[in-house]
Amino acid sequence: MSDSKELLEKLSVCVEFGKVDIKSPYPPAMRDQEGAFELTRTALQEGISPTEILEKALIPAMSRVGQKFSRNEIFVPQMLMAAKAMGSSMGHIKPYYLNGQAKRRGTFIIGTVSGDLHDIGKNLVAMMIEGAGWEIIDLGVDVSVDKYICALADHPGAVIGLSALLTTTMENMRETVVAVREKYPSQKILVGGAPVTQEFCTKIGADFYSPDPQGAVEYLQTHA
Ligand code: B1M
Repeated sequence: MSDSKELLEKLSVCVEFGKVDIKSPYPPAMRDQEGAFELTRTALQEGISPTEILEKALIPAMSRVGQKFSRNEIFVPQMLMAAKAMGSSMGHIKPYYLNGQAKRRGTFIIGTVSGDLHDIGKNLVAMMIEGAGWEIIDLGVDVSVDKYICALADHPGAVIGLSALLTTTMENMRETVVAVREKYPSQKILVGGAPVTQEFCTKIGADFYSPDPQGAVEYLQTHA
């Protein structure tokens, strides 16, 4: 196996199992080994392109994480560790995207709807979609209709994702979808969150409902 292939495979394993950096004690089986932080730095120093790192190491790792989570083989804490490892790798790669040397698959705007402060699920979805090669514009929690509309004006062509965790804020999700559709009739809108269902998604006129991050990633890969 070539050195660069071996390096990218090692990096991919670090992200999948949440090995952030050499100091990180998690996972115990990888203690004192280099993590995503060091391996990404080495890969860039060796001339591997940011796109290759993303496509051959980070995206496959996050895809395995998403599939395992969907099959209930791993849970939120493991996903958060994978997110942290990916974040430490992305810290090295992001500057190349910001200065235009590398290209993203598209832009995804995400937020938790107005009145709702829950963000753990929304952050996981954002992280998985970022791991699939998309630029993320995270509007945070308690996001007003105006804020979504301003973000769409700033990022034409972006796909939008709404999360809601409260039965009471599902109504705000509906209002957001209606207002966005009024201004941008062909806007692609994804919805999710514990109380949201396929039936509700259809009723409010959103394009797609996913019960988990992986479904959202797969939808973006095939429809956007
Ligand atoms: Co709140 N809370 N909470 N809470 N909270 C729930 C949601 C609740 C079910 C608890 C309960 O009563 N059993 C209940 C809602 C009841 C209802 O509406 N029917 C509830 C309540 C009532 C409240 C308050 C009103 C409590 C109070 O103050 N009286 C209050 C509301 C505050 C507000 O938002 N205005 C409140 C506050 C909080 C905390 C701040 C303390 C904290 C949030 C911390 C944070 O997010 N930073 C909190 C928490 C942690 C929870 C529970 C325990 C866990 C939620 C969570 O993070 N789950 C929750 C009970 C529970 O679910 N067991 C509860 C893990 C997360 C990974 O799952 O967010 O569903 P989830 O995301 C999933 C999927 O849904 C999907 O992917 C994720 C991964 O699979 N997904 C998407 C999510 N968004 C998506 C978007 C997509 C696609 C998929 O496309 C765009």
